[in-house]
Amino acid sequence: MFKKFVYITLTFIPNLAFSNEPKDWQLGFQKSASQSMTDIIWFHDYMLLPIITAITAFVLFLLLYTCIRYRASKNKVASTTSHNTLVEVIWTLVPCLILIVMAVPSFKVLYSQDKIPKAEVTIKAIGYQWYWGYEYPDENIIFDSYMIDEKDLKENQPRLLAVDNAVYVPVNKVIKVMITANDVLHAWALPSFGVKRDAVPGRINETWFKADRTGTFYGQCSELCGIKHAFMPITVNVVTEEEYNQWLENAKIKFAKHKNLNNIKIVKKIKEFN
Ligand SMILES: [Cu+2]
Repeated sequence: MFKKFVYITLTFIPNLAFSNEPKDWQLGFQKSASQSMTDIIWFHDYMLLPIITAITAFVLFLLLYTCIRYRASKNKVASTTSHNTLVEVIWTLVPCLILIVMAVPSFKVLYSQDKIPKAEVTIKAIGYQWYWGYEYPDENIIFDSYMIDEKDLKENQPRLLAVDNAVYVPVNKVIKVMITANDVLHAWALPSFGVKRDAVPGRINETWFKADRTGTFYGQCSELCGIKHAFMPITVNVVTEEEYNQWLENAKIKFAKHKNLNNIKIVKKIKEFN
């Protein structure tokens, strides 16, 4: 019973559920792994939530007060007042001020995501119905990333989130992500990095992140793209520089771009021949 209580308490308190993936009964965001997400969480927890709570409580108080204070039995003759200049000025100006106050940190976060610092690693994510394809343009690497079926999951691999070929990126480096799609709209989204961008056919959107800790991070396609929209997850392994170089060495052989292209050409030739 106590264990259950601790579990429920922990999962209901945002940011205490230390995880890089969604958890059952989770409320709030996943734990941040980049400055951008830390800013978003701060903006939500210490700016939006207090303002929303205060406005809701104030409106509720006004409603209850008028219902009780001016109920028919206590207020036989109703007032005929219809205008009050001061009150009207206040209820126009105060919401304006609240919006301006909110806009400042909001734009700051937005522009920090928009301005891409000098990229140390560039990856290209291409949305397909229904999987993600990845390219490392500077490394000549290309591969597809499919969700692992439930029956084939290994231990520690979360259902509907783990993929066969994960993206690898080094920790504490600026990663630029170029995002596009091949058929319909998709969206490349990774909550822990505070990243979400639409993947639009015929157009390249750019975003970036700088992961501040190692680990395996999970995301999902976030634009309804068809019947298997829920089955094209994103897995990013953030590793140390050495581990990343090691992965690169293997990946350059396993996922070499030219080799793939040659294979396609050979298959085409064989098909033509037949
Ligand atoms: Cu999709």
